[in-house]
Amino acid sequence: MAYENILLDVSNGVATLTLNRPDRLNAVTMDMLEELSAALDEVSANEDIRALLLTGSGRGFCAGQDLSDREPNPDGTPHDLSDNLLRGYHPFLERLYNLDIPTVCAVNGVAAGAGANIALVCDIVIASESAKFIQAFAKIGLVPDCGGTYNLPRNIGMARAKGMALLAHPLSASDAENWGLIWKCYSDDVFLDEAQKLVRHLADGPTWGLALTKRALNASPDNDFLSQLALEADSQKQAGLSDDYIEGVTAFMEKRAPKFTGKKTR
Ligand code: LHQ
Repeated sequence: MAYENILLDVSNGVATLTLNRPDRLNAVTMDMLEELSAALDEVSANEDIRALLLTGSGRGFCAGQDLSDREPNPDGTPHDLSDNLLRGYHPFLERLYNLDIPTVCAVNGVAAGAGANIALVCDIVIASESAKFIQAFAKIGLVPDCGGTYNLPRNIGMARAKGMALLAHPLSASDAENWGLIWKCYSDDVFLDEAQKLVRHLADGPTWGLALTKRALNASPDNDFLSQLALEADSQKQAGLSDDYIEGVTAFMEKRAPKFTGKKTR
């Protein structure tokens, strides 16, 4: 598929997916969502890809839903906004959440509305110090979507989640780091380098073990302790069957850096 609203670059085991409508701060349209889902299908089908970097072009990461993307209905009836979510956002977010490789979101600038919550679906979120996170929904009478009501209270606690959602105030990248909303905030001059280093490190990792790790952590908030122990045992059994486990232990004993292949089994 040819992409008009995003860029997909694959090189050296890393897929870089860039939201590419910089003059609209990468606001999301239905066309963009279709392209994002197709791009993630390409990524999942390519076994050589071992990490994904999601970012935005220009000065913003993503201003959320493109508010001009909905033509009025010819008969004047209001739009059913759940349709955008069910047909456009959710298929993309489900693919992103379930991807069996580590995903890094590099929030290069403002992340508002759906844009902020798309970022939070990635495994590791980093931001440049000039970025900010805005749950902009309340400003236009809407409800946080794209997993915001799921991820915000889990990441930062209910008090802060409610503050962000009900007030729609911008949160700076450094506060986002201090609150535990994101992994790290970097100064603008080193941000891109740090994003590249991080995704390179993950792409050179034990991909299957990392996939099992993210699956277990994703399952954790909804499991009780004993179910989670059972899941860990099963995950460890699977990880223990991989070449990368043998390589990891061998490299440790030989006092050298491991060379992981990322393959599932021996
Ligand atoms: C935009 C947008 C935008 C279009 C900036 N749309 N053009 C899901 C499913 C279904 C339906 C509804 O919603 C959802 C989920 C959502 O995401 S709802 C929340 C939608 N997003 C927003 O409400 C955020 C709107 N944008 C803003 O508040 C500001 O633009 C922010 C704070 C993001 C950035 O402010 P500035 O840095 O001052 O930039 P700007 O406002 O000047 O924007 C630059 C341009 O981008 C500008 O166009 P122009 O032609 O004047 O240069 C904006 O109109 C355009 N733009 N966001 N969401």
